[in-house]
Amino acid sequence: MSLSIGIVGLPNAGKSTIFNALARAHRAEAASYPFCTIEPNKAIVPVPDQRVEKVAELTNPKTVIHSTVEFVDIAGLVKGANQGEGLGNKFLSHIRETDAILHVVRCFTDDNVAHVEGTLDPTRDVEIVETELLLADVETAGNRVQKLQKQIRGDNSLKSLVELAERLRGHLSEGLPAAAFPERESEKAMELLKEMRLLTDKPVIYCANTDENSMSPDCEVLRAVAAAAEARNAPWVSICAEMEEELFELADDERAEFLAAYGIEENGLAQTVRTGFSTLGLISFITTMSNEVKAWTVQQGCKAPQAAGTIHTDFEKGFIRAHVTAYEDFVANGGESPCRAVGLVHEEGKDYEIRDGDVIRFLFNV
Ligand SMILES: Nc1nc2c(ncn2[C@@H]2O[C@H](COP(=O)(O)OP(=O)(O)OP(=O)(O)O)[C@@H](O)[C@H]2O)c(=O)[nH]1
Ligand SMILES: [Mg+2]
Repeated sequence: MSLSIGIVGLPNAGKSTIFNALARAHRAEAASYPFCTIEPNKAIVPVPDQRVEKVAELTNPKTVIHSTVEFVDIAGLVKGANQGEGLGNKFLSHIRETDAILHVVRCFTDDNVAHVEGTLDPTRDVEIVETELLLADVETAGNRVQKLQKQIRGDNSLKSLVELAERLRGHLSEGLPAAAFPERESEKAMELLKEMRLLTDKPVIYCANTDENSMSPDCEVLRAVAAAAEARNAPWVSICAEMEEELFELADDERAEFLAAYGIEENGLAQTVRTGFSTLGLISFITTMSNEVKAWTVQQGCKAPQAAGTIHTDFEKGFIRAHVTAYEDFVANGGESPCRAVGLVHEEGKDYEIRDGDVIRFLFNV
């Protein structure tokens, strides 16, 4: 599995600038007029994980392959987008398939870059965008109800499903996100929600796009983003997108030095991916097969056979056991052979739950 994150926000919030900074490539065109992004931009970026590098140093493989994360950058949403204002909301379909949303909130001041609402106000901006996401979901749910009502004419067994979809639509129409739908734990609701891929059902990471004046944690606009995130029980990150994007001209060590000078410990990509992983309960394990060190992403709680299955379905079907070395042991002892010599390579069966960073060799029958 690979993590995918859709970027939303008002026009000129700096979404494409952040996307570029995240993608480390100037693929999305960022510009100072609203609605610069029309077609969605997609970037597939390696997940920053120093553990993979460390394991590679000790095993000297031919290739090193990180897990990936996909970012999708779409056009900005304005108030009334659901009624066709601005560019409308049809491009939201491009982020239905993503696992999480990165909600970019403008925290920078620049008279040359118009703010669609005229002033800097994260609290208001967040509400505008969320309302549009919610209204898009109301429409999706409405369409689903209509479709089911047509189907029910020939199939009475769908009655309870129609009623469920109607209750979901009612819930959304009251201004409540799908994630707070009281019935969401029921099997039927889970199925319906999974199929509908509602935007307000996705975990959100709030992202303050700051400048030199708004980076400080006690800056009012940044505090407003933090408060919005906290009120929604969601995580937030702060990215100085324009600065980070400009830093790509610099060599890696110079860039690190520059970020440190501004008190930025972790770049935007690392922050976002780390937050995305923890929000979605994702972990990584590492394999060192066939001259290749490779990282894989799985859900916390994943058992060894399912982890093997992310590599190849045959690995899951024919799973015998896994040779597992904890990452810390692997590094502290200098690789698998020294670990084996001191009994730190554990043989694990089908009930073994993968731990973050595990270095694993699967044994299987095909
Ligand atoms: N001063 C300053 N300008 C920024 C910053 N981030 C983005 N910008 C500028 O703001 C303008 C708009 O940025 P974009 O990244 O295109 O904005 P967007 O959210 O993608 O806008 P749409 O695609 O129209 O929805 C560009 O000229 C950027 O250079 C920032 O942190 N500081
Ligand atoms: Mg854009």
